[in-house]
This record gives sequence, C-alpha cells and structure tokens, in this order.
Amino acid sequence: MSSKKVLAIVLAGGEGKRLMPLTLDRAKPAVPFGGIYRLIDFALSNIANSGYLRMVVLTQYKSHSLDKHIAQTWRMSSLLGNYVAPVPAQQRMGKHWFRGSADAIYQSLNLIHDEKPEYVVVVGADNVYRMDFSQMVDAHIESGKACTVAAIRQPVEQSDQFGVIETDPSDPTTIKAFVEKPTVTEGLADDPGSVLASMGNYVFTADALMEAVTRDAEDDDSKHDMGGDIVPYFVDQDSAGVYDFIHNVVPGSTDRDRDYWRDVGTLDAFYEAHMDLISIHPVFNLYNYDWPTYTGHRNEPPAKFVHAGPGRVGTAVDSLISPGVVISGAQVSNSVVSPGVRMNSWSSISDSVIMDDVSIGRHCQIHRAIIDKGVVVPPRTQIGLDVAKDRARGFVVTDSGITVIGKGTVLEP
Ligand code: ADQ
Repeated sequence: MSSKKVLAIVLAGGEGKRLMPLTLDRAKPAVPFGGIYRLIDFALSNIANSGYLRMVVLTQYKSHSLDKHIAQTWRMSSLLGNYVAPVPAQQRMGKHWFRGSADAIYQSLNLIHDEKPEYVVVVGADNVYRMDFSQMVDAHIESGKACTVAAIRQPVEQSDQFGVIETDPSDPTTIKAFVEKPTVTEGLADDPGSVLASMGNYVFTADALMEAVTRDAEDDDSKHDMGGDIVPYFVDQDSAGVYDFIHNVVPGSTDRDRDYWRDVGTLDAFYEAHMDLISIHPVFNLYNYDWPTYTGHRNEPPAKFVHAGPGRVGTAVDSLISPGVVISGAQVSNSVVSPGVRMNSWSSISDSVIMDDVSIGRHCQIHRAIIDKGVVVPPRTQIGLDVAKDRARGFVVTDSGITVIGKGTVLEP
C-alpha cells in the first residue's frame, strides 16, 4: 500500500500532571528520556520507520521546548512532500483551546482536508515502545472497520490508567465494550491477572474519523476525548476493531523486547522504564539498528572518565553515559546520564537518572533519584539516602521512594 494515503497525527498536547516536577516547564512529550531522547522521539521514530513520512504533531500545553525539539530534529526533505509539522492550538473553531484530544483533531480538520489521506494513524506521544504501524494499517484495511485500537495486556490492578477493551470470544477482533479508565476487578477469562488495555494508538478510515470528531464537537455532554468519547462512538456503531500488539513484529527485535510497551505517565513508571534500558540484557534494546530511535544530537565531545588521584578513579558500570559527560574521580552505577553532566571526586551516583548539564560536586551521594536538567548539587550533598529528609527539604518523593529534583534547582550547600 502506498504510504501517501496515510496521514499520521501525533497527540502531544497533554499536560502530564503526574510527572511533575518534570512537566513544570515543558509538555510531557518533551520530557527527556534515556539520556539523549525526548519521549516524543519514540512515537515519531515508529511512524517514520513504518514508512509514514507525513506527520502532524498537535501541541498545546507549554509547547516551547517540544516545538524547538521538533523544528531542530525532525526536519524532513520537502522534495518528496514529507513533513513533520507541529501544530499549536489556533482557535480555528471558536474562542477556546483544545477541549480534549478529539477536539484537537476536530480543530485540525483542515490538515486532513488538505492532505486527503484514506487512513489516519493517531498516536499518543508519551509511551516507550517499538511498533510498525503499517502492520496495523494492513489489519485495519482487512477488517473493514472504521476504527482500530491497538491493545496490550496490562495488570488488572492498573485498569484505571487505561482504556479497557472487552471483546466477544466468538468475535475476538471486534470491540464489544470500551471503557476509559475503569476500576476493573475481574481480568480476562484466559488470563485473570490482566485486562486488554488500549495503547492510545488508533487507525481510522479518514472519512469516518472526520465525521466522528465533527459530531463530537457539537455534543455538549462530551469530554472530547479520543478514548472516552470517540472510540465508544465507533463501538456503538459496531465498527471498532482491536489490533493485538502481540502480532506486531518489528525488524531486529528479540524475544525479550518484542512486546515491550511502557506508559511512562507517572514518575515511578518513568524511573522503571529507565532501569529497563540498563539491565544487562535490556528488556528494551536501544541498540536495534534495524528500527532506530531518532533524536537530535548536541555537538558534544566524547564522554570522559578521569583518574583524579588515589582512590579517585572515575568509573561507570551498568549505565548509559552520554557524550559530553566528565566523570572525574566519581563512581556511577546503574544510572542513565544525559549529555554535559559533570561528576566530581569521592561522589557516588547509583540507580539514578541524571539529565543534561547537571553538576555534582565532591563527596556527594546520590541514590534512586531523578535529577532534571541544569541542577547544581553542591559538595557533600546526599540525595535519596533518607527520603523523609528529602521530603522535608521540599523535594518530590514518589510512592516507591524515588527523589525527584526539578529543572535548574540550585541546592543549598
Ligand atoms: P491518557 O494517556 O491518560 O490515556 P490523554 O491524557 O488524553 O490520555 O493523553 C493521550 C495523548 O493525547 C497524549 O500523548 C497527550 O499528550 C495527548 N493529549 C491529551 N490532551 C490533548 C489535547 N488537548 N490536545 C492535544 N493532545 C492531547 C490514553 C487513552 C487510553 C489509553 C492510554 C494508553 O485515552 O485509553 O489506555 O492512552 O497510554
């Protein structure tokens, strides 16, 4: 099938309240991830690797760093008519901003009219995974349905974080019921510990999508949400199908990571997804060159490890260390370190995520922490060793005890 018939729409306007303080200053899809990436790079790379090179990214909340990242990184050759276009809310349909993800599409219908695709792939921008959307589009076309929802099994106790799909055993590819973020107590018949969750990725037949979001815009009772309103509308029409992610096989994937998908909507999930990158046999393999994850690179020299004197050997193990990092006489383990970080003698950094340009002085101990860009950690600082003390200092501490320090904080000596 020609990729020209498919337009990809990336929903990137979410606020990401549960990732505070990482989303204090930026939209959730712009949150740094995995040392050198932004969360949105996973969705955009999947779309590009699927062969769909016309993408619009709908933005709204604090979109400056997202726009900058897309403009600098995601430039396509216009010779072939390819583009990645960030589209901010513009009040085209009245004096209001996007009222929800379905309204974001409604307010951008001019883009679909201009492009005239047959099919529209709509994806979220804040999940970490690899997926070949062309396989899902093929399944959608074959099913004859107007809407297809990508699905993956998730623990039943997390059902209130997902759209939950119910199918009929006699017709397992048709969605019988879809409820957005319910509290479910009973799992699947063949897997009682799991529910079938929406991944927030959809394929629509273009005309049907345009009609659905237009109807939805006129419905004052609607929350104008893709999961809460648009998918249930197609379910009511008996025209919503399910595409099980288990069938999606991406080149270069292994048995270990082929069904990897993480919703990193909470700080704990965000932290755990980082730990997935650094395990010895990673459950998510960044080194799959057959399905690369693209991003923009800073112009940085190689990472450097300095033996700064007796007992001051700069080392890093089981860690991802980005360009421009200098580890001088400090020990790093089990951590993900972004470009431009400086770490100094007699300091130890373990089980942590350290973002760009953080500076860590001498004799510091940092454990189980997420430290956002540009934080200055003065000498002899402890972070993550005593979470009660961290809370008392005003830091965010997650349910599982991860200490999080917001962008640009200069800590008291
Ligand atoms: P959530 O991720 O909770 O659930 P939502 O907050 O709407 O749903 O975010 C989905 C995507 O839409 C995100 O990429 C977000 O940035 C974007 N978005 C949200 N509001 C927007 C707006 N006003 N304008 C533009 N973009 C917006 C969704 C589905 C669930 C599914 C989970 C899987 O609704 O059914 O289970 O994703 O993670």
